[in-house]
Amino acid sequence: MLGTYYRFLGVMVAPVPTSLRDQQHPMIRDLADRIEATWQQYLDLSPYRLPEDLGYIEGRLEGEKLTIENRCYQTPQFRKLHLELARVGANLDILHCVMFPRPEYGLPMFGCDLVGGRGQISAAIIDLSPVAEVLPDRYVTALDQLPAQAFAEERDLPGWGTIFSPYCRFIRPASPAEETAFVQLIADYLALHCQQAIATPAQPDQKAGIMAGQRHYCEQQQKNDKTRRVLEKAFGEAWAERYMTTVLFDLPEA
Ligand code: 18B
Repeated sequence: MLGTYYRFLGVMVAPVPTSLRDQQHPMIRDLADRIEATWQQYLDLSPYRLPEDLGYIEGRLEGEKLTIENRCYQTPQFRKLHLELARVGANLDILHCVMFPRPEYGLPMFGCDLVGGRGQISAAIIDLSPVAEVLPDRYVTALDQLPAQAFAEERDLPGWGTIFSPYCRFIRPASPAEETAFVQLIADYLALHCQQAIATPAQPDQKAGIMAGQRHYCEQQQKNDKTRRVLEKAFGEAWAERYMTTVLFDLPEA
C-alpha cells in the first residue's frame, strides 16, 4: 500500500501513500472511484474488519508479484461491501466487487468483475443476482427503465453462472468508448441498487430463505476456476480455498 521510503536530508521519510488503483488500467481506476463515490453518496458506511491481515496481500505467481488491496465497509442494509483491486505483475489487472445484504433484507446480490491484461480488458461483468426465484418487482421496473446499451462483443456465461439474472451483462469491451459506457452501466446498476436498498424494510421472518439464496450464490461463485487458478498459483491451494470462502464469497452466518 505504501511506496518505498526515501531519504530526505539524511532521514528516512514515509512516502505519500499510493494506491494500487493508480497503477491499474484506467477502466478499473475509474470504476473503483465511481463505486466508492456512490457508496458514500447513498449509504451510511462504517468500517468492516476482514479476517486477520487479509486487507493488503502480496504473493508470487510464476515469479510475478500478485498484489491484492481490499476495501470493506458495512451499512445498516449490508453486512459487507467488498471492493478488491488486484494486480499480477504488469500483466493482469482485476477489480472485484460484491455487496452482501444483511439476511433480514430481501435484496439481490450486486456483483461485478473487471479482468484485463496488457492494456486490454478481456472480461467485464455486472449483475444484480436474485436470492429468490426472480428479482423483486421493483428492481425489474427500475432496471427496465435504464437506457438500452449495445456492446459489440457479448461473452457467454460459464456453466456455474445459473445464478445470474436476465439483466446480467458480460462483455469484452471493444473500445475506450465501450469501456466508458460499461462503467456507466455498472454505476447505473449500483445507484439503482443503493436507492432500492435504503427504501427496503427489513423482513426478519424471511431470513432463512434469504440466507439460503445467498449461500447458493456464494457456492456457485466458488466454482469459478479462473479466479481459483490465479489465487492457487500465487498462494497455494489451501490459501486459495480459504480466501475464496472467507473473503470473496463467505457464507452468511447462521
Ligand atoms: N475472473 N476475478 O474477482 N467474478 O468475482 N469472472 C475471470 O477474460 C479473478 C467475480 C466472472 O468464462 C477471469 O476470461 C480473481 C464476480 C465470470 O469461465 C479471471 C479475482 C463475478 C468470469 C478472473 C476475481 C465474477 C470471470 C478470466 C479475485 C460476477 C468468466 C478472464 C480478485 C458477478 C468465467 C477472461 C469463465 C472471469 C480472476 C464473474 C482471470 C483472481 C463478483 C462470469
